[in-house]
Amino acid sequence: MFERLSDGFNGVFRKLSGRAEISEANVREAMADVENALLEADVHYDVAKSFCKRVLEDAVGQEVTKSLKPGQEVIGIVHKRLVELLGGEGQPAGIMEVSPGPTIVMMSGLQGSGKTTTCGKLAATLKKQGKSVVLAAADLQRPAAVEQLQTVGAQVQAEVSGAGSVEVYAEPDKVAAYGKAVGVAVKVCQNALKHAKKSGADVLILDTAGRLHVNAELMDELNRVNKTLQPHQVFLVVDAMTGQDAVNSAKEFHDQLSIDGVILTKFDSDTRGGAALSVKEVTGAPIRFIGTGEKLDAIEPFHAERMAGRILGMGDVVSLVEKAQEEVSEEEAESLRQKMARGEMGMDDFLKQLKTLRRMGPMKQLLGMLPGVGSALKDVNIDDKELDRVEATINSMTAAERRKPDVIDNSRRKRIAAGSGSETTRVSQLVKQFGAVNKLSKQMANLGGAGKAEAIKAMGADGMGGMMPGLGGMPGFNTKGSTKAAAGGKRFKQRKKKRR
Ligand SMILES: Nc1nc2c(ncn2[C@@H]2O[C@H](COP(=O)(O)OP(=O)(O)OP(=O)(O)O)[C@@H](O)[C@H]2O)c(=O)[nH]1
Ligand SMILES: [Mg+2]
Repeated sequence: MFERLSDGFNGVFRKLSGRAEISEANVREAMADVENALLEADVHYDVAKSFCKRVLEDAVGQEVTKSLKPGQEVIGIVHKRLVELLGGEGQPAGIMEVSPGPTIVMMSGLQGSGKTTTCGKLAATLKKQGKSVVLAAADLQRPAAVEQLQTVGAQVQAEVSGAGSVEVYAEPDKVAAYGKAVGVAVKVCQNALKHAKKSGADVLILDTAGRLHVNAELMDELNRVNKTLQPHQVFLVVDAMTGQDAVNSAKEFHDQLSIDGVILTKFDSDTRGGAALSVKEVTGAPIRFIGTGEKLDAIEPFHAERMAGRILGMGDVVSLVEKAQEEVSEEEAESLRQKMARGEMGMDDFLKQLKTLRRMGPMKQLLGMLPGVGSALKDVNIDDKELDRVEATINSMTAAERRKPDVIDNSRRKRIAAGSGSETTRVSQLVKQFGAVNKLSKQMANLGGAGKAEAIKAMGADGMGGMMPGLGGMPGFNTKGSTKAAAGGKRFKQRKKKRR
């Protein structure tokens, strides 16, 4: 989402880094470029102006540290101010639960911003953590709204693993009364709370109605729910695609409801990111989560410092590790690490890794979290279908072949290729790359040196042991020279995006 903005920043930094000394005029010029980049990204005018002013003041007031290159110094200042703009360091991310429960969370937002979907995503996250959740169908505008939440709730309960449970509280018969009498939605919320208390739920999430625009009727209803239920947290769900409009309506919501945080959805879309950068400064309410897709697991707690890192092309390894931790247990990671250290990873282990990796999200999104990779990938279309092909190839191998791919001779290769609808050259390529990864991981493990050993150990302990080989040297998937096709097969298809 921040590709163009990252480009803008990178261009500015490149210019600065070539200089041995940086004058005030250089910084001023750089900040004019940054301001343009921000405005192009649809950042609110006042926000862009004041951001650049602050950076300029910091940079001019600062004596450039001797050990740092002047360009880096400016990057450091921009990073610090960007973190601040996005909400500051150490802000609590996610839901803050109260004890005794249930913690009441109220969703609010315009029509179609993603409230109902986000209810499901939050419920899924909580269920994974072993929490039980009640979702209240307080959007009574249409019967379909109630049904949508019921479907989402049932899907979470059925599909998301975790010790917790998710239940939907709904009174579909109240839909008819809605609009004829005030307070119908409030009543449903009150009943839902009673129900949540009785069933000992940890969290109650209220899915409220939306309107196309902020209007008195909507605000009156939300205010009533807010006053009566006294939610512990009121979230405003904002569609990142709607840019400045979103930011302006967020301000109105905040003035009325004094929201605790914003959930910015549709982060996966091709928007310019202005909303994300302006919303905290304009409304004063921090971003708490971002929605990154339509699926139930497409949600991330928002961390200002990590997001600033992503924007400036420094990557976000911490979030990547956290994603990995959700998917891989420590024991699994350790066992794989040991196998890899012996150069004995089998195709089955690899297939498992690949599946885990793919559960974490689209490849491009994951790779974008690695330092320096984000902007390099902007015009590259990483085809996740290639990975389907790799999976199909492995699936066509016998157990013995998977354990020891060395046994794959010409006739086996033909059989595997035919079985997976692939070509023999692709099969050999996969086997060859696979062998190379095994050899490399064994060498890495035997390299010695405390630093190396520690690094490898740390990788294993946090689940990355199973992840990094998959990212860096994954057979059949070449991430080096990302714009080029990998040897033996076109892994990346160039796709020039239309410039707006
Ligand atoms: N790509 C993408 N789509 C999303 C995201 N969040 C929600 N959506 C989609 O946005 C559309 C609207 O989502 P809903 O959850 O129904 O929105 P709502 O705020 O409940 O809408 P109303 O109840 O009509 O006010 C759906 O098609 C969702 O799949 C996201 O993070 N990324
Ligand atoms: Mg809804």
